[in-house]
Amino acid sequence: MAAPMLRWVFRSQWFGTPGRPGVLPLGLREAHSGAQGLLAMQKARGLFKEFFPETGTKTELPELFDRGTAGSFPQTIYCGFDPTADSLHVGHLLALLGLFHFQRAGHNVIALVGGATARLGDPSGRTKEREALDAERVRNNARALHRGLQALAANHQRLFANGRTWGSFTVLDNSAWYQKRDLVDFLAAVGGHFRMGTLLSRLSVQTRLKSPEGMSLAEFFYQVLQAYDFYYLFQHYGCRVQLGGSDQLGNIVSGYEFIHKVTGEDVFGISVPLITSTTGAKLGKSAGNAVWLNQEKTSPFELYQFFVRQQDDLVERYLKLFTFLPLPEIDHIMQLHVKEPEKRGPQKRLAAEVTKLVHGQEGLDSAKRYRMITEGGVSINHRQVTNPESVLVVGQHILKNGLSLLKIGKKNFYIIKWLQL
Ligand code: YSA
Repeated sequence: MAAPMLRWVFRSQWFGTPGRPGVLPLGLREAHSGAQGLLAMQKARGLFKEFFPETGTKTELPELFDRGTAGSFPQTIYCGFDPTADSLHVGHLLALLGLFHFQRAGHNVIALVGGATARLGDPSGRTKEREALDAERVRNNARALHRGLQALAANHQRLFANGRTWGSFTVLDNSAWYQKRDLVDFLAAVGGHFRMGTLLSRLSVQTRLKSPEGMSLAEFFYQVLQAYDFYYLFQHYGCRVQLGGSDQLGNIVSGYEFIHKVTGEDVFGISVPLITSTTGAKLGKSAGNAVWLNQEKTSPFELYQFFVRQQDDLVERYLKLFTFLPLPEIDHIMQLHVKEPEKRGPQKRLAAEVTKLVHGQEGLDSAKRYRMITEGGVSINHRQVTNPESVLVVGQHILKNGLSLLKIGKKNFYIIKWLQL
């Protein structure tokens, strides 16, 4: 059977009119009502960018999520995260949000930590080879990522589930299945299904082969491992969909081809757009512009500030991508913004929603306190304090009688009596 065209597509008959959420039928607007609702809505929000393949041989992507089809519900969807650092970052968050949307619609999701793949280094979207990471460092990073993913999933559940039944959120590590594999056995069993011509044709490989540095065998082999992961999760967890940033296209297609060849079954890929900096570089560790989700690396205040600083031309897009706010509410926020742009309403709402999801209500409160101080909204004994890390000095911030007069904002005055100095 001829393989479907290796093109990422938008199928208008599945998903409604691209880029025109206003004309979607009412039923598709916000309800997570089955596949049409979920896929169309995320397409309209701009979160789901591309779908692959164009047509399945037995099943179509939307049918997978259709509650009406016997045995098709719930589905399992996965996305992989390589532990090349000890924290997730804002770019990863977008892929994670893609998983959360499936989980909310009742599907089971898997966040896969690439404890094995991180040792090789994904060449996708890179012009240079990654710095080699030793096993110990990758293990430590993998543990940190595992904790970060669990913490985010727990926040998401605590803040939004409201007693509703969602699908499961599972964190796995691909080192679990490679540790047990014998190299020769793996090459014989898996390697034979991959054609060199196809592997060499991938954009990620072509770009690197043409670079002065070239490409190592380890990096070249990366896509085979990611393809095998998809197969492994398909076999053991019934996972038929892999989600990833659009830089993951080639690796996802490799997985699709492998699974289809070996099992004859249909699997699918969904991509989310890449978040870039103002210079157009992908936001992440490699470009050195990562905004981390671990508060030891980027404080809740810095995360909040990153989103508050977004320009008007991006903020609506980010509200759709990074928050769960319904589209009509985002429209309303944007209409208010036109009347009072100086208030930066959309930016503040975006920053608050993301900070709360990542660091919980406590994190958001602390970010807001920091912001108030840095903006000059706090004074002690009639002196403005603009550095949140200021050390309080007896005789200046604390009077000799053990009292301080704290002013927050324009109208809130507090007298603090220090019991121990
Ligand atoms: C995937 C599947 C596997 O079976 C095994 C490993 C992987 C990991 C994958 N090859 C990878 O290297 N991903 S990553 O660690 O670089 O990023 C994790 C996810 O976040 C990817 O889907 C990536 O595309 C996405 N991402 C990273 N920076 C992003 C971004 N998405 C949007 N904007 C950004 N700036």
